[in-house]
Amino acid sequence: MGSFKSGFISILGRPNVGKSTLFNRILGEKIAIVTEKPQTTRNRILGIKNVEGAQLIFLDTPGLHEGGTELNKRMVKTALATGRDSDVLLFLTEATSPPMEEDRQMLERLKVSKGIPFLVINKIDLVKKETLLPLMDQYQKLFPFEKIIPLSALQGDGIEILIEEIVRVLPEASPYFPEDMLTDQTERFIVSEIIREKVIQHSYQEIPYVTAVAIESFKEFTERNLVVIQATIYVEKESQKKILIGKGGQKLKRIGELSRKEIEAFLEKKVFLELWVKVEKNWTRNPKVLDSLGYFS
Ligand SMILES: Nc1nc2c(ncn2[C@@H]2O[C@H](COP(=O)(O)OP(=O)(O)OP(=O)(O)O)[C@@H](O)[C@H]2O)c(=O)[nH]1
Ligand SMILES: [Mg+2]
Repeated sequence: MGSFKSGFISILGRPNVGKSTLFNRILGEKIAIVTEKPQTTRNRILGIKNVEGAQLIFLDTPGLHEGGTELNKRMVKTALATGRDSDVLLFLTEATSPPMEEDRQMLERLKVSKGIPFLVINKIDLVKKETLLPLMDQYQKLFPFEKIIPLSALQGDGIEILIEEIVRVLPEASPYFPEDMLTDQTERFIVSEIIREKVIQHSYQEIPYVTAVAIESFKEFTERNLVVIQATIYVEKESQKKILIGKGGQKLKRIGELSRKEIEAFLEKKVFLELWVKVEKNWTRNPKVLDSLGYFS
């Protein structure tokens, strides 16, 4: 028997390639929110996976992109900093497209990382097998990847192999976290993210990118198995607030219902959820507001 292995594995890549889907799939629980729109994840999210003889600590990150606002810059900075400090770096791409200019640029910036680089080609359920070899070849020329692993985060194919290959290269170390711990994210944070997910899924154009959610109060009534939550949804303009509330408040009501159901399942408690929409002009460009919403640089 070898000694115990443990280490940090960051998941990086362009927006929308499936980083959070892979993260949730590995953990077997929905910790990170997932939507069909890019730039969903905004924070570094930690999740712990225990296997025989090893503890793998995964870090989901915001998508690597070029964006003009302070929020965009903080998201990319968070991702790159996470990548620099990890033991293994999973660079995620999609099987549906060749390497893009953004991949090239970000890989260049990741060269300083001390982590062992793996290329993970996701969404193989969408392509024919014979397209994979030429794609692998293109990436191999781009960056000295230690391993290339094709998989489908959505369907779960290839996940076991990925875990085995990670364990193989992890450093020998004692576990960093207790065995029964799954994540370092607070319930409040996950609840705010569930609400943000529902907003993104039910809105269009710029609204997903200008929405933030703050939990104003979170009161537990243990004897009644009840939680009362008040949350504010921030947007940047009056017009966006109007759209989000909808005719006669219908849209906000729907977002509230869907959020409440998922929060109830997550907390395993009955939930009363009260949502407010507020305008905070240009908050995505305002360092002070970003700090207060927990989007640190
Ligand atoms: N067909 C298919 N779709 C996938 C797969 N993995 C993820 N997706 C879809 O891709 C979209 C984006 O998934 P996310 O997990 O949110 O992507 P992400 O990389 O975390 O995106 P950001 O947080 O915006 O950077 C969602 O619609 C997922 O359902 C896959 O293996 N196959
Ligand atoms: Mg994500």
